[in-house]
Amino acid sequence: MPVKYELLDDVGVVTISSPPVNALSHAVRAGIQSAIRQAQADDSKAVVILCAGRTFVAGADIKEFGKPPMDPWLPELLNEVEASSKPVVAAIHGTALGGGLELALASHYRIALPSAKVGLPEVKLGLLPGAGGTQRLPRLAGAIAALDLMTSGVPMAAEAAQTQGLIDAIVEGDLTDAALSFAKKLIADGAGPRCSSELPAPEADPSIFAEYRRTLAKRARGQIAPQKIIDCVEASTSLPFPDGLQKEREHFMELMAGAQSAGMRHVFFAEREARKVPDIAKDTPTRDIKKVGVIGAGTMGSGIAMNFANAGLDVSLLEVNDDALGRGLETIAKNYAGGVKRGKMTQEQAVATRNRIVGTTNYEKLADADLVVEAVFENLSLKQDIFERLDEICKPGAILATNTSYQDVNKIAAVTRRPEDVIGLHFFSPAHIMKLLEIVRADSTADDVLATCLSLAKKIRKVAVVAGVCYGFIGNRMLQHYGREAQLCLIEGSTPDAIDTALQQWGMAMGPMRVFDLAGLDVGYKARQGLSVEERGDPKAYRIADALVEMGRLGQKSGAGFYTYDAESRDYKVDDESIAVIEREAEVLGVVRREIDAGEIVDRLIFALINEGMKIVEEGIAQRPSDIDVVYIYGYGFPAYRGGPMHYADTVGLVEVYKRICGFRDSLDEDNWSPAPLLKKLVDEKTTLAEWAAAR
Ligand code: T1G
Repeated sequence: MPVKYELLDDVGVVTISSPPVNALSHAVRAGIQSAIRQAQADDSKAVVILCAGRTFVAGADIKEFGKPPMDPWLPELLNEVEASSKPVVAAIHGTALGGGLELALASHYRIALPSAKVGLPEVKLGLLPGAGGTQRLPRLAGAIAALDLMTSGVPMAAEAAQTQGLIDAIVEGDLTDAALSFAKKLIADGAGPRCSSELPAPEADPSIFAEYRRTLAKRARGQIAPQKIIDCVEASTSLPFPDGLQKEREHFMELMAGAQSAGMRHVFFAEREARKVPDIAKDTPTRDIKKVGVIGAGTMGSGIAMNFANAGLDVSLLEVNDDALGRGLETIAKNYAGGVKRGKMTQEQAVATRNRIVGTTNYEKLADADLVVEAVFENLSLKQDIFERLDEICKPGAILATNTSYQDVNKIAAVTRRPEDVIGLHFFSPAHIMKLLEIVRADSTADDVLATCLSLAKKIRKVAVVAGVCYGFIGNRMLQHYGREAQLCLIEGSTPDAIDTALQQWGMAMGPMRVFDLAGLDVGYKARQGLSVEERGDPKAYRIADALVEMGRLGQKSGAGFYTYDAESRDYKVDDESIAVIEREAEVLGVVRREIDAGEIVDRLIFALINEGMKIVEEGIAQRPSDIDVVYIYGYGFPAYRGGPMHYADTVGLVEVYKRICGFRDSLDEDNWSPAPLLKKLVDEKTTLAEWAAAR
């Protein structure tokens, strides 16, 4: 049974033990209810609720969502806990999250270990605290603290929670002993139940709710849950507790039934599923990684070095000369200074972390590295030269990784005598901030090398997705089709601003034209110079960008690209010059421009992602469709509340997706829009992508 109840002297002790995180599954809820009822009838004078394992209850059981709820429902159970005739103490360790914190708030007293954290992350699942949290928390901590905790979803440390009035005591040592002592003192003091629901409604200046709505409409653009949280907190300031609970329940059920929560819950599990590689045993031994070498101190190499230093590893950062190395170390210093300025770390932490990165221009310094990550310019022969050298210098068993965005990792591995130690670790710029890490499994990559890199990804707080070898792996290969359609929409009649506005209002963090300007239009230009005219493909898909580069408009870095940029604020605006270039290139290429509505723009760009994603799954480059969703949400600013491109395909319906793609094939371009065979197969079989993936 996941919940045990025992009477220790005059304290009833409820111990929840339901690995891995003591989630409030039906069995756990039933167990808590049985224990609380037993305590009402026995000789106990106080009750303690604590958890075995690594954490206090980390929330409702997300795996049960979407299924018919079973009694006892959590809100009702927590009301029963709060109605206990004997004082109930919640003893918290690990992370009391979501329904776990709500269980603690429904208890009459709360104690916690110093290392404990509490939070209400439901908003990250497209939900809101649905078991009284939106009503009890404001009564305990005030409306503003409640709004911050619930709309950010970010946990707070025990000490901060104590300051906010959520925790009564921070206790050291054994938590069970501390909880028993705390309960006995309540008994000795004659302290009875203390219900947060009976606290007065929090006072708040009504204007804060409008202010929060405005702020969140920008920060959480398109998301419904944050707005509903504001409604619930506003209700807590004016409605009696039961009415506020009712309002919370209505909003919760509406969100639970909605597409946004379905998408975000999909992402929650997809991110964890992506770490699993079916043909690699979970207990595959991993190599010990303590010393890391990074080759290249440019934007990527500097960021990559920081990731490892932040995780406590020693880093040798190698460049070809002192000037280049100096620039890299200066970038790193600036990044850490920015972190201190934003309150992400103290000055001491920044200095200690930064000092873990030691610059060098001497390859011999990499001889004892356990892992080396090459992060030089995207040129295959340059990378091969470096790997030949690493093969000579690095100790046996060192993992040799390339950060290449496109190149064939097999060809890099082939120049070494140890291809089994070679792997791709594709970071995303800015590497010290972007969460996504594409781990590229080459043909010869050893299982323990892959297992080591998957474990290392978690250590450096990256979201890892395993990719096979192809041009652009998962994300960038799909991005080429997305970018092509953006460029074609541009030359066929749209404008940078119209395209970006369409995609940003649909939910993308940044429109494609701004992304191109940010990355630099010269990157694609240089890559095309090495290709024949034939290899470059349809000039309509690149001539505008090339014309801008030839005018010196390289993007944000040169102050102008598709947009012009203010040097200081980086504010961007459309200017007539880029519009003139668009119109001129269209004329040169004989394109008769037309009005293209936002719906067509969005469908062309997003369905291009879906179609290529289907091919990537079919080829085995991605292990599963949900891995592609993780790539696009953590690497390309795809809205989590739409679940990722592949989940979105199921949301739209594959029949509709197929119909639109065939329409584009017939009206735009047969090659660009040939439907992926897997898409056609699933439409013929009348199955969804999720069902197909689950059946594999
Ligand atoms: N329900 C079901 N399974 C869960 C779970 C949950 N709440 N949390 C984690 N798991 C599984 C996870 O899928 C993985 O499984 C394993 O536990 C380890 O997780 C009514 C409605 C607690 C900080 O959102 O943030 O309460 O892959 O790899 O990195 O108001 O898990 O091993 O099979 O993430 O150490 C609110 C979600 C729910 C917390 C631990 N709570 N969890 O991180 O381990 S909604 C949350 C986390 C709610 C109420 C509302 C993290 C963690 P597997 P892990 P970790």
